[in-house]
Amino acid sequence: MELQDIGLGKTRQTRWANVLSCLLLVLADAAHKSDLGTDASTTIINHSSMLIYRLQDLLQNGNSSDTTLRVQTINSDEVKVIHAHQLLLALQSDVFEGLLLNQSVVTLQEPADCAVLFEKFIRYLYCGEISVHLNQVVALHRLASKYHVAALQKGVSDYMKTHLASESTQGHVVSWYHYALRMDDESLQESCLKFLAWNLSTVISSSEWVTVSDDLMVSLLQRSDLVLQSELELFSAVEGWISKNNPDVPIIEKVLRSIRYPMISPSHLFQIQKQSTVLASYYASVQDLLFQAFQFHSASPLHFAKYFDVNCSMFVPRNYLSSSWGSQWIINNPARDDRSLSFQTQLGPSNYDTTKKITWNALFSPRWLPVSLRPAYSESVSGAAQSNRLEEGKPRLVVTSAVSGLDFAGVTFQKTVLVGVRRQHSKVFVKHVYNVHQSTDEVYDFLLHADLQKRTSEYLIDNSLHLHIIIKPIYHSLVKAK
Ligand SMILES: *[C@@H]1O[C@H](CO)[C@@H](O)[C@H](O)[C@H]1NC(C)=O
Ligand SMILES: *[C@@H]1O[C@H](CO)[C@@H](O)[C@H](O)[C@H]1NC(C)=O
Ligand SMILES: *[C@@H]1O[C@H](CO)[C@@H](O)[C@H](O)[C@H]1NC(C)=O
Ligand SMILES: *[C@@H]1O[C@H](CO)[C@@H](O)[C@H](O)[C@H]1NC(C)=O
Ligand SMILES: CC(=O)N[C@H]1CO[C@H](CO)[C@@H](O)[C@@H]1O
Repeated sequence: MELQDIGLGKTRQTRWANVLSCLLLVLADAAHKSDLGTDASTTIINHSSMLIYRLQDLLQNGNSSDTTLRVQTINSDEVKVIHAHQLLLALQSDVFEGLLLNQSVVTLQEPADCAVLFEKFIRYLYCGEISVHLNQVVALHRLASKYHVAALQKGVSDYMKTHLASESTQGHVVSWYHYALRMDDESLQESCLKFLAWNLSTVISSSEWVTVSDDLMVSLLQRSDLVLQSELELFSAVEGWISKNNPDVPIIEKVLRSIRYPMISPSHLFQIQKQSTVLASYYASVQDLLFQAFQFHSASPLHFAKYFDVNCSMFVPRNYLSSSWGSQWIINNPARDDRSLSFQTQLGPSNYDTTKKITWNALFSPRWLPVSLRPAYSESVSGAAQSNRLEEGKPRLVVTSAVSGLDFAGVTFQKTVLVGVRRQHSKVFVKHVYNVHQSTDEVYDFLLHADLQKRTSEYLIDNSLHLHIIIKPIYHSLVKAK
């Protein structure tokens, strides 16, 4: 060839070829661009949906098929035969590419729930579209993972995350969590855990509760963000779970030691100590905690903190819904104007403080603007501009104690705001949990993207905003008395 004639070696030759093909690409691209340009006579003929139908036909009729998939249901003699095309399977899945490298008939073993979906799954590989049902997602996800179809795997995973609150006969979040754990899908695990934590009262009273695995139970009980009526409710639920599941002794001990006994009133503590058969059997494992809880109830927090380390989870309240810890606040038509609420909570969970109450004031503004941005009345702003300004305002929630300078040695009050949203069948589901740092009264970034102006906002239930404000006394360690 000419290039060789002028003495170019093989590597230079390929380099030339590369440069040439790059040039050609650039030229083609430029031509394409000028083609579309601003020329009014240009149009796009778009038959992409027809192409998808063609591909679907190809699979359905098996025309010029070069590959046969024999899908065998495990533990059954059922075999489904699918005539397919190597090119299309390999395009979407490197697993199929490898399987079809040196053979045209492949036998695949699949569990029954996956085998049922196999044709649907292959159809997705041909036309990139699939319908997803709640009770099929795990099998579909398993297929997508097994054959490395990353886009489908992500699509199903996203579907699961947005359908945690969907209605299902037996509940599905616990089983999805266990599946996510097996698949090592951390983000799905976290979504499931959060859902279970924030909606624990419902889960406890469902048939799903007994299906919770040992590991999941241990993870749940470590969390301080569990939303439920009271610690007593949690104790009863855990007791029920232990009696039904009969886990190993170390698990029972670990679980019983994760109950925050100081958060249960002494009269209830005494009652469960007398009546609970589980507690009777494992009394020795929790005796020290029960004793400490009674001590906690019999002294002022300040006095108690001198002798015990209160900087541990045992003394941190969870998100209790019962009335001594806070108040529900349903704000009808929240976009209309500012609202306020007054409510009382206990000073603390210690029985020592049982008669002491604190009054709190909450103020909600739908469109709050910092002073610097507010339109001045003297300014001759047109009405429209002014209302534009108002639209820019953000929802704001401030919770303050009615007593100024609320200052009890050794205690600070953490405020937590739960925002509920409606899901199917009028059930309320906790969508957001805001924890307010103790040094401020304002809920930071409160409902920043909530669209409260719109009646269709997903944060509104029958045009009302459902809040629940919880006040959590947090005890601090003091210098220990020797
Ligand atoms: C072609 O049509 C399909 C729907 O039929 C659409 O999704 C796609 O974006 C269109 N492509 C272009 C380049 O307009
Ligand atoms: C596939 O085969 C069927 C019947 O053998 C035929 O009717 C159909 O036109 C074929 N389709 C294509 C896309 O070739
Ligand atoms: C295809 O190749 C793989 C390894 O490369 C081998 O394990 C398998 O038995 C081969 N299959 C056939 C049908 O030859
Ligand atoms: C409380 O414990 C945490 C870790 O367990 C530690 O980081 C923190 O400094 C402790 N606070 C006090 C006041 O001892
Ligand atoms: C879908 C679901 O389980 N929703 C529940 C979430 O939790 C609230 C209480 O926090 C229940 O009322 C809902 O039924």
